[in-house]
Amino acid sequence: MSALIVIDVQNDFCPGGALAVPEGGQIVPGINALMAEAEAVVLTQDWHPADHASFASQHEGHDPYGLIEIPYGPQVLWPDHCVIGSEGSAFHAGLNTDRAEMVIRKGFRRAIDSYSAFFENDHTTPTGLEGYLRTRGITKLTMVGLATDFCVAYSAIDAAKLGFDVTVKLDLCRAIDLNGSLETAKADMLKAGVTLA
Ligand code: VGL
Ligand code: ZN
Repeated sequence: MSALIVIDVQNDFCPGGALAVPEGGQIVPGINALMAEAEAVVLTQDWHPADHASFASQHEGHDPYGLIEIPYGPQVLWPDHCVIGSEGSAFHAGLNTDRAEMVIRKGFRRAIDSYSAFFENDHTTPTGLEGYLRTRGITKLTMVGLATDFCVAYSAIDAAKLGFDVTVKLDLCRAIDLNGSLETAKADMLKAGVTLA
C-alpha cells in the first residue's frame, strides 16, 4: 500500500509568512489533485513553542539564517515560525485537508528541532510516523511539500534508510536554498536511494 506524505504546507512557509519559501503557495493545486487520487494521505505540520531553540530570537547576538552548534550538532537559526496555534502554523487555506487521515506534528520539544517527519534532529527521537505507516501496511511513499532542501529532504532520506520505497515529486516541492542547500539535498537524497521525479 502507498501513501502521499504532504510536508509542512503551512502559512509561514508561503509568501507573506515568517519563513516564506519562494513560490511556496504555487504547489497547492497540484498537491490537492494528487491527494484526491492517493491511497492514503498524511500531512505534517511544523509545530514549535514560542521559545523554540531553532529561533534566532532565542540566541542573543545571532541573526536568522546563521549557524550554531547545539548538543546534537549544527543547527540553522530561523526566524520565529510555525508557533503552536498561530495563524502561521495553520495549513495554507487552499490546501484540501479533508483527505488527510493522519496529521503528524513535529518540533514541539523546545530544545530539539525536527525537520524530518520520522526523527527529530538528534536523529534518535522518533515522531511515531514509522509505526503508523508500518501498522497500516504502507511501504511506498510519495513526498511533496516545503521545503525541498530541509523538511522534505530529511523526511525522504530517513524514510529510505528505514526501508520505505520513496519518491519525491520535485515539481510539487519548493526550496529555501541556503548556500547551495538545494543541490546538496538532491545529491543526498539520491545517495540514500530516494527517487527524484
Ligand atoms: C522547515 C526550516 C525550519 C521546513 C521547518 O519545513 O523545511 N525549515 N522549520
Ligand atoms: Zn521549523
